[in-house]
Amino acid sequence: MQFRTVSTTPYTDQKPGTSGLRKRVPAFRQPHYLENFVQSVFDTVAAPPGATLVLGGDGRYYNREAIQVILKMAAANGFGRVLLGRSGILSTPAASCVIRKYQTHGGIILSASHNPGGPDGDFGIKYNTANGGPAPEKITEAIFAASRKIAQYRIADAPDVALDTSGDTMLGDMTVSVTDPVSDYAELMESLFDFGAIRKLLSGGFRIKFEAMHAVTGPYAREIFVNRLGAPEDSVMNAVPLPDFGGGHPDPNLTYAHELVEALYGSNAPDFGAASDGDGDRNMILGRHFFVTPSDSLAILAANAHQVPGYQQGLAGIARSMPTSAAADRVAATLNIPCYETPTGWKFFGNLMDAGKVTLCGEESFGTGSDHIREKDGLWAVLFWLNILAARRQSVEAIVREHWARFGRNVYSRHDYEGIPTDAANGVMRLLHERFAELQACTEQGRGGAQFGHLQVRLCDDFSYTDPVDGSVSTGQGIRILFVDGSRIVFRLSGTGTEGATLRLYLESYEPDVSKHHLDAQQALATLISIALEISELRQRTGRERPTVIT
Ligand code: VG1
Ligand code: CO
Repeated sequence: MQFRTVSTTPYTDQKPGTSGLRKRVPAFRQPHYLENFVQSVFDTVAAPPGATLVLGGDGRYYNREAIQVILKMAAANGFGRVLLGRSGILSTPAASCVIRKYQTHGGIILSASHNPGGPDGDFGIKYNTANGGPAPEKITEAIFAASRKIAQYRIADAPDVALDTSGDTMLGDMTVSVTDPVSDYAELMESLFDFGAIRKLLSGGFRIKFEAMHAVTGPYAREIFVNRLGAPEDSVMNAVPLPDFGGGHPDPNLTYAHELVEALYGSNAPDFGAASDGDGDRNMILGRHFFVTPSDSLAILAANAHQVPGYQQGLAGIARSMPTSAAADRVAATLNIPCYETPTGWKFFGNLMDAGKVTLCGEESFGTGSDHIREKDGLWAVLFWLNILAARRQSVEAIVREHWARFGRNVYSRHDYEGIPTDAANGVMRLLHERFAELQACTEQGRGGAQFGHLQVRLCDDFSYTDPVDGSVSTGQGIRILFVDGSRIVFRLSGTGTEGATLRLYLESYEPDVSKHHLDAQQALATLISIALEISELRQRTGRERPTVIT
């Protein structure tokens, strides 16, 4: 086997975002672009000779080509073994599971998650460390620094590896073990949930629909729901992963998962509906004619965890990302366990889970998970819900309404303004910064910040976080405008987009009064929405009359 050292020059734009490096496929196809980034990863993580690497992706366009390159580079960089999901497939949670189970050095996950795929769609690459979680910021920053001064990379001169048959092949001294991408993950799920009870629920006429969105969860959902839990074959929709996700946008929300939404809101609707995203780490939960906001979902899982075998021993704590609603905080207070507020992105939960400080984690962006792995986990959340439904024998809607009656309702919505000019988005954020003083200025009576109708500003800041485990500090994580009554408005720029900027506006208020719990969130949040638009000049500055996506 010949190893080659290839001279290269740096690209300046290989800075990982919220979740790895994401770019359009044509960007990844530029000469040496992928190789530069992969070598920067290998140089940064400095695996000992003979180490094992996990490799797989969500099956999107360019997945297979990238895998061939990475295998040859891994061999030339001294790895001893690569555990590769068959056909290059591994969902993000399954990759995390495999990294942990086989105690590997880490893994490379190829995915741009919920972003569309195809020749002009998005591609992405992410490194996960030995705990199975996304590399923390100090590593992603070191990878970026390495990419800025890279001069050469190492690659083997070898024929392509067969990706579609299980078994071992050699690439020089490195073994490539092609393995079933589903079985380790399915086994882990069986160890956490009461499959017997769920099977009984499903055989008793309780109907479910799972939307795989032509993305990676199809084979996992089939194995778990159909083969192991006995659900009818047609319970899983769009179950074959396609390189372009059937031309769709594999984002499990009310806008993009419309086929599922139509089924759940139609006549003769199933009792339960769920969807996952491109790489299988997100989840959307629906009841018959009912939508569960992800923030509520986290709170409800926490409040019902005692019904689920894997969590019966109790929760150490809960963590949620800053923009996620405080519904989980109320449950944590009742359970008398800590609740942590982290910046957006799963990489901030890893330290808390490794230190045993939290068991459940969640983000408003349809991400929920636990310390069973170190990624958010779409199918895990669906199974957690099914386990609760099997134990409680109530409808999804009844469970949510009972939860609100007990804890009050954190009314919540997120408005995304996608693909706006970067200058306009930065202008909005700058303006908000400039307004902090005025919004917080003491009134004549010296009683606090600016007044908008019955709402008074308590505090404005740009969220920063000090990791309680390693003391690392992350600043600039989103602008918060907090009101005296607990309502809040948050503005953040997305770190996963590949085109222009995406501005996210998060809105939350608290409603203890049960007689108002039936209100539509947009209606209930109307005042906050208009305050947010007024103080940010968002419409004037972006020329957008309304958001692209509302969740
Ligand atoms: C978004 C979400 C964030 C999530 C991230 C990765 O990031 O808001 O909560 O962790 O996507 O999810 P941003 O920076 O665009 O807001 V995934 O399923 O794309 O790995
Ligand atoms: Co994802």
